[in-house]
Amino acid sequence: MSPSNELTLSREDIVRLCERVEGAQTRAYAIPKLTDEYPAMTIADGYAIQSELRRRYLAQGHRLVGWKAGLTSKAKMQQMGVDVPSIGFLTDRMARPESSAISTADLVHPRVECEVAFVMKKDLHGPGCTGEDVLDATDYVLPAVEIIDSRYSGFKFDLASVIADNGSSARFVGGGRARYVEELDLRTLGVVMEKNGEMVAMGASAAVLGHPAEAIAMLVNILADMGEHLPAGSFVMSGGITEAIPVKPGDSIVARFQELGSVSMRFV
Ligand code: OOG
Ligand code: MG
Repeated sequence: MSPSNELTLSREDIVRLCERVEGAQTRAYAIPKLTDEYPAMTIADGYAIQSELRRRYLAQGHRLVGWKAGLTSKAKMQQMGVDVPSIGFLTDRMARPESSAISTADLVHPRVECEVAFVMKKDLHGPGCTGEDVLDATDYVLPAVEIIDSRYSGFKFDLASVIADNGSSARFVGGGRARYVEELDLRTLGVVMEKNGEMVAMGASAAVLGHPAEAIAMLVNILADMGEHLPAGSFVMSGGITEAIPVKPGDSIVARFQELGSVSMRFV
């Protein structure tokens, strides 16, 4: 097997696979995992496809609003059968207001997860970015729900394919109560997810690499590998604290965060 940081795909393959993922994302249909066709695909290949996807969306007028860390908790790694975290980009088209009705017609397999989001006030550059650097560069934190949507049929995928699909990013909702990091212990925040009034998942923010700021530091270091940095003003999600819960039309979700209030939405 090739080392994970080695590119094995040609430029043509990258563009072709990117178009395949873009079609699945924008027209909401499932595709086989990319590694079925390219079993030697590496993590570097996954990021090359993701970067091409970002370039194409930005060329179409989407705005980059931030980034997300994914697969940062044991619960998520086990659920997805992978062992290293990943990152993905977030655009203005993915944002949905708090308490809104979110359409599922344009999604394949939507699932919801609770996350702590950070809004940055200083630029951050890797490599070597630490959790302390992240806290120093943070303007405030707020609770968020990410609606992920793997485009792979039967949820059969591996890390390289997930990264190419931009970490299953689809929609996100921020809300609740924004707080300064100095006022909180971000390791011990409890969260509960309710679906249709019943508790379906719970967890504590320490699930995210021991401290959500560590997940953001990891993200900045992966960005550095890609020749990118995290600009001031970015909205960054630190990764699902609980496992992801499937949703369908008619479901209503409330994510309750200790100290940060709650975020709600319904699906139609
Ligand atoms: C990958 C998305 C991971 C998270 O917070 O862990 C992610 C997936 O589960 O499809 O967003
Ligand atoms: Mg997530």
